[in-house]
Amino acid sequence: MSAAESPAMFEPGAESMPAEQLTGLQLERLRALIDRLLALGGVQGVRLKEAGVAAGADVNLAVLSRLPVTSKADLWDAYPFGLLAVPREDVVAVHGSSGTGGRPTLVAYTRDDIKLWARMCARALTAAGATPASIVHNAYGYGLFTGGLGIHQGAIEMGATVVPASGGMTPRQVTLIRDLKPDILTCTPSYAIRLGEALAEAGVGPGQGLALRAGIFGAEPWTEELRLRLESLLGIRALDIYGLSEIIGPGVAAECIVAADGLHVNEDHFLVEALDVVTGLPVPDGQPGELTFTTLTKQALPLLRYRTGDIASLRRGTCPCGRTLVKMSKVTGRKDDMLVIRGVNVYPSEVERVLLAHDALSPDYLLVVDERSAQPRLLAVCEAGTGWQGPAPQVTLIESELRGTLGLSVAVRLMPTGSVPRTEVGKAVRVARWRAGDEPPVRGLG
Ligand code: DLL
Repeated sequence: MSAAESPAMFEPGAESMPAEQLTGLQLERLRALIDRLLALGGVQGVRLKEAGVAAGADVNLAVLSRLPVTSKADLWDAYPFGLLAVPREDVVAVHGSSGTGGRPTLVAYTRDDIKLWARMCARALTAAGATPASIVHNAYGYGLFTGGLGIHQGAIEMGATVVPASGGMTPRQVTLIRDLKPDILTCTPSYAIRLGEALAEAGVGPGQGLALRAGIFGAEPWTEELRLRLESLLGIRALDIYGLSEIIGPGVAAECIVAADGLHVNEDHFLVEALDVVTGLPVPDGQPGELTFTTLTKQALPLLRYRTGDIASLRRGTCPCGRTLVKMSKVTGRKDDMLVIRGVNVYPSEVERVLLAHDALSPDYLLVVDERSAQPRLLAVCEAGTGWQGPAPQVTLIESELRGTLGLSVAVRLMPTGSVPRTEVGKAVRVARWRAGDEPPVRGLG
């Protein structure tokens, strides 16, 4: 698609703002945020004072990296409403995340926060080519999770028709997609695979009545290899959307259909940094670091330099779509998702990239950390692709590619189709631990 045919922007004034004007706006908003935090006198205000900041006017963007940070632990310590920056009566909604293995994280929104969130999701939908004439099949879960209601409000904000399918009940989703002919699909990438396979089984595929043009997939890490799988399975452009409850939910950053090579961060509202995980100092653009966000305009739960644990790199410049907003790369993993196997650091996405480059393998896989003996080892439990007609997957070749890429031996176990547990609702689980005395995490894994 050329720039001339680029879809509109939802908020062109903000999304294509010249860099200098944008930094001016960010500074003005950052100073106002700091004044607010100092006046509130909560933990963030106290830390600012300890860092020698007495007023917003004391800071500029160049000293951002010297300001105090916040983390998930601050939200947990203050659970449920300790970090609230507005009277409780001004909160119109709460959302949250069950977390990947910890306590739930609860976040609060004022009416204006909800409006902001809807606009951020409307930006993401518009960047994917959605228009007020679009039908958006929204299969993110509705509930405390921010995916369903966030996208829902964004679709309404931009005037599209939203189908609130939520997660699960796949046969009903197939019927809705067949009958309503949505052009936009929104769900997790793993559920998009599940839906695509179910649609194909029902004889509804690309060129067989499927009208989908783009998918907006996020809430879990996924690779370029999975993008190719999704694009051919569903006949769409598969685009990434990123966000986290603490910052607002989906809509912190999203890819455009023009370039589809990184996610535009809505940095007029969410100031982003990439930090070295160990030193906490900013890494140069292009290098992976921990995404750290400052909410510049949020009311109920403003956060200064929130360290997300998500690893990605940043890239500046004007995109062919015309947006000037900084781009983040796909998230390669979370700092706490990194597996350490016999001293070798492995991110699950590195394994996914090798596995899914093999068309003979299904996109469903599970990494099992076999801890039954003193020397843990990594197993990649895979299946042959459903409907795959070509030669069987070459297990020894895949193992040698994994060894070459990771510097670690990974045993590839090919299991019958349907063995790897699928996630219909919520986030895909890609890693399981197998401890002595446990049942195997996948039935039949000996
Ligand atoms: O997952 C918000 C969301 C909903 C984003 C729908 C996109 C689409 P939480 O449940 O709070 O919020 O989980 C946030 O999920 O810190 C990342 O680790 C991960 N995550 C979210 N989007 C992506 C993505 C929502 N596109 C946590 N790629 C984040 C990789 C993602 N990881």
